[in-house]
Amino acid sequence: MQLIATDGGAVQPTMVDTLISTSGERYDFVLSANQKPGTYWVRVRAIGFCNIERREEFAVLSYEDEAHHVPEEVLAYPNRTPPSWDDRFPSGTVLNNPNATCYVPGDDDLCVADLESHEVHRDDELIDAAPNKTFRILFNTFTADPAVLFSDQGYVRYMTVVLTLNNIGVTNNISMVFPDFPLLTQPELIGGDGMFCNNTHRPARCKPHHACFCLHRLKVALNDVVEMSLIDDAEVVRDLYHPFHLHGHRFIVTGMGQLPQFGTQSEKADFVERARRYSRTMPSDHNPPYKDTVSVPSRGYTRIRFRADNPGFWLVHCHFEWHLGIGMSFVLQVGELDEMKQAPKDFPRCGSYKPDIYTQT
Ligand SMILES: [Cu+2]
Repeated sequence: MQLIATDGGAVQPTMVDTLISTSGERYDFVLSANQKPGTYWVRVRAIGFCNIERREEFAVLSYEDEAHHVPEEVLAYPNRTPPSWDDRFPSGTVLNNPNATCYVPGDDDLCVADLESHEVHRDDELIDAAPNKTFRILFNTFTADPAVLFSDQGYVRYMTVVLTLNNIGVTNNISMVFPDFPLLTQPELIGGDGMFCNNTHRPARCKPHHACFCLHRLKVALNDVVEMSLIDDAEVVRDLYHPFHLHGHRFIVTGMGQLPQFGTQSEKADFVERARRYSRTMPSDHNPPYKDTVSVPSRGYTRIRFRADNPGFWLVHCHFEWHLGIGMSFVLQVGELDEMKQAPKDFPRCGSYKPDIYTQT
C-alpha cells in the first residue's frame, strides 16, 4: 500500500505493508494491483482489548487484466480459505504500531510522527516558533467506589464494565461536565469565567487530589501557537492506545514516545518536557504531517502543535466514544466571544429540559 494522506493532509508517498488506525484516524492509500490477476483476501483485525475476542474481518479483492481472464465465480470468492486468527500478518513495514520507536531510519516500524508532510506550504513558524501557550494534559480512567458515585460530590456519569468496574475518565483530574446549552451558539448564557474550571481553577467543592466534575475549559488567544503534550497517566503499559481528536483545527505531530515508570504526575510531565532533547522528538529538518486525530502510546505521550486560528469553542477528546462519554474531554476556547462567528438569527436553541425532582419526606 502506498500511503498518500492521513486525516485529509497529504504526506510524502510512503510504502507500508500493514496499517494500524485507531478510532477517528483516516488514512488514504493507493494499492498496487501488481500480483497475478485473481482473488485475494483483505484482512482487517481489531486491536487493543478486542484482541482477547480474536475479532477479525475479511474482504475479497479481485482483479484481472486483458491477458488473464478470470471467471466471475473465481472473482467472487477466493479458492483459499481465509487465514486463521493465529496466522501472523506478513512481515514488512507497519505504520502506526502504537508502541513503536519513532525516527529510527531503516527499521520496520513507522510512526505517524515519521511521515513527511507533502503540502505546498511548509509552516516553518509553526514548526519552530516558541509556542504562545503550552499545555500538559494528563489523562486516565479510574474505578470509582460505588459509595462515591452517589455521595455529596455527586456522580456525573460513569460506565459499568463487567458488572463491577465503575469507570470514570479524566483529563488533568477533571471529568468533563457538558453545559446545558451550546457555548458557541448561545454565548449570552455564559455567566462569566465562573462556569468553567481547569486544573488551577477548581470549584471549592472539589477535594484536592480527587477527580472533580466540572466544565473543563482551556483558553487561548486567537492565532496563538499552541503546544499540547497529551500524556497517558496509566500506571502500567496496556494494550490500549487512546486516540485524541481536536476539533476545528489540524495539528502537526512533533513528538511521541513512552514514559518510564514514575510516581507522580509532575515527574511524568517533566520527563515529557525534557524528552524533546532526545532522538524521538522532531528533527528540525523534518516537515511533520498534519493530523486531527492521533493515538497516544500506552503510558506514553504525544506532543502536538497547532495555530489556533479558528475562533470558537472546540472539543478535544479521546475518540473512544465510551471514554468521551465518561468525561475524558475538555473544551478549547479560541479567542474572545466577540471574535467568534455568531449563530444565524433563527438557529435552533437548546437548554435544560430536566423536570424538577420532588422528594417526598
Ligand atoms: Cu481514551
